[in-house]
Amino acid sequence: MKIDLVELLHVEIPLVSPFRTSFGTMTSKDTFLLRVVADGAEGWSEFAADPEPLYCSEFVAGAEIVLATCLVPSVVALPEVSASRVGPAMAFVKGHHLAKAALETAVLDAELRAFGMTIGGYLGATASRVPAGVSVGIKASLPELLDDVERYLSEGYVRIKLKIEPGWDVAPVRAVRERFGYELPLQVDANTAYSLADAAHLRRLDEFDLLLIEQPLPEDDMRGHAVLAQRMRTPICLDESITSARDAATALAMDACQIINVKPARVGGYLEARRIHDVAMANGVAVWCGGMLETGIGRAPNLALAALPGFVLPGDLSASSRYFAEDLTEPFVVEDGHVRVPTGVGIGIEPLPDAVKRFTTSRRVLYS
Ligand code: OSB
Ligand code: MG
Repeated sequence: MKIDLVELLHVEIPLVSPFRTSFGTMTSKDTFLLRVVADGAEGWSEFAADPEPLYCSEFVAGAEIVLATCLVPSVVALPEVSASRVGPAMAFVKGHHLAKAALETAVLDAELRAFGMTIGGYLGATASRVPAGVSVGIKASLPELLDDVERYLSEGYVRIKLKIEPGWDVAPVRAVRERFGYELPLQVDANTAYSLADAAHLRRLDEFDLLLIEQPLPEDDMRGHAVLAQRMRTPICLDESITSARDAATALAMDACQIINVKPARVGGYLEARRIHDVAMANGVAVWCGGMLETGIGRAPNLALAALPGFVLPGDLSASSRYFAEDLTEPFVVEDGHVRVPTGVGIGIEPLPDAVKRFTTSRRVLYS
């Protein structure tokens, strides 16, 4: 393939309710889309991070610079472009996995459309629908949290994840267990908010039979997670710490986690996400698909990834209505506790031109 156009569209879409985590509060999805045209086929992707580097070191303005000045020029200069060549062409740039993932995914979408293939078929998906989990933010009060969880359960979500931080951990977990019982698949996500000195406190979560605790310690503390895993019965799941298949292999060799949250953006794209799935499966370790409050453009390929056979735990894959009153694609819905994997070619869905136009705040051509 030859790339004819790379365009970046800034979008700002209000969330239906503020989403609070240990690192901050989001009230809108404020990011950019990439649109690639290659050999007459169009490819789309969504940058997964936010305007500020709070979840990880990447952020919207920085990603735009590195795409414009380093990543796009090195990819369009390839004599023959294909998704599998995008990662190696960008490897000279340190880090910037989320920016790299956005470019690789848009190229992959265009390539798959040109070949009439689905991303699920390309990656090796085997399921046609995936169980829907939901990530519930930190609330001002326990009654507010219980109301939210009750509503999500009535909508059919089969797994609840509670965001936690020091001061909002044992009490909300206990409240949810007391109200909804021990059968409910329940897990927590700390987004790096604790230190190893909190081990005795975190061990109090063990009595609640959680599926896992996600990323309790800082992202660069692999050893700390290995020590914590010895001190807790609740399985440790890593999110922020796993940025590549090599990290996954290291974490498993060190017993730093028993479960991995695979976010394609965090690891540089769907090809590396597939490799993490393969490493985990070869080690008999469960993975699940994480989310970053994506619009339908980011969610569609995540659903296809979650349909691979190693994704044995429900992902953070919710209906469009959990995030937005209006999505950039036809809305995803939860039916019978599941979300259907889209069946269209490429990433599986088309952005709705009208919605994209209305939510776009500015556009910039990075290459033509
Ligand atoms: O740590 O998994 C996380 C959202 C934004 C950034 C980080 C995380 C999250 C979520 C929400 O937990 C997952 C989703 O429903 O998209
Ligand atoms: Mg997480």
